[in-house]
Amino acid sequence: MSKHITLNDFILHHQQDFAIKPSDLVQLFSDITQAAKTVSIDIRRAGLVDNILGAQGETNIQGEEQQKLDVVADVAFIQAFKSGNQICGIASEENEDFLSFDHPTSLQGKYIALFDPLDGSSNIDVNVSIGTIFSIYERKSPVGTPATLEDMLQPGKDQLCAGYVLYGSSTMLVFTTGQGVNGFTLDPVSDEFCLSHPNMQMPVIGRLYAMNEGNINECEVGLTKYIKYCQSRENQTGKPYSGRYIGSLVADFHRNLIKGGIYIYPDVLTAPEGKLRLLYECNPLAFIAEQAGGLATTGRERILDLIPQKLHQRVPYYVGSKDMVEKAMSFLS
Ligand code: AHM
Ligand code: MG
Repeated sequence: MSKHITLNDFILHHQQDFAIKPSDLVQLFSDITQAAKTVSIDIRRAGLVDNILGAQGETNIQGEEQQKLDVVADVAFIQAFKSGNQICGIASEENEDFLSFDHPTSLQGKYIALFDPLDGSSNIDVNVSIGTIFSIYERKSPVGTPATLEDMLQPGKDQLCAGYVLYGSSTMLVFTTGQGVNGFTLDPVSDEFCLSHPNMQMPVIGRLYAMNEGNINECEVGLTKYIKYCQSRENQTGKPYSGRYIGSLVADFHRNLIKGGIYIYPDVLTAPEGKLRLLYECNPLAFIAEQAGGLATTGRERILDLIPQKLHQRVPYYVGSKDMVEKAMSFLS
């Protein structure tokens, strides 16, 4: 049996490819994988352990009900980044404001992290795949000082590294540092993330579309026409596409990355700016999509070019196979 390439081996063998200093990257991924393993264990034991399933009894800044696991995952990632000393501050879906880590060693950190600790909240209690999404930037503020809002509000095109952890039938880490996309599977025997999906490429076109079609009557006319086009024989493949919607962005994105497809969360009457958050949901997956040959837009503009105005900004989101996203855009007026 061939020896698997671990994440650390991979980073050390590809040092020249990274915008982040390799020793910093090793530490950052040590933080991320440490938290991911904790969350993965909690998810896999969720039905057996008290105080893990169900609602926390609070709503987050988005007005959404927090699940207990949302909070467990948020704490796990914050603790890991805090103790790793590379990160000087974070912003996450579960915290209204950004956090600056004020320990003297953290103040020396050169990077900030933005993350959604547990995406797909509505699937937590029903044993359906969920994920963590993260993004790393170089700080703008001087090293040695507290992190600032300006550090957090950087355009997606300035990301140094972005990735996700998918807690599915296996636990996977997929990331890019701007030199392609690679996927690692958590080996439960060795407890190591090992390279399983090298150089991932998103097919230029697929036959899957993912959208919450319960919203179809609340969308702009161009989008309803595009969905009809997906369902018709007139589309680019000559056969109706299959509808596949998990309702966990990471899982829907990951499937489309491998098989080809489009994921859409548009602006709708009930969510006039869209539902998904630019900084820690759309930007990281847009970086990965582009690095794998796909596209990510608001339906009109490239996601990675948007200048963020606020931490929890929402945007309409069209992401996936290049030809499919371009076709969807051509239907919007
Ligand atoms: P969350 O961060 O609160 O889980 O919200 C984001 C999720 C995405 O994972 C998913 O694609 C979408 O919301 C599902 O929303 P809806 O239930 O409106 O279809
Ligand atoms: Mg989310």
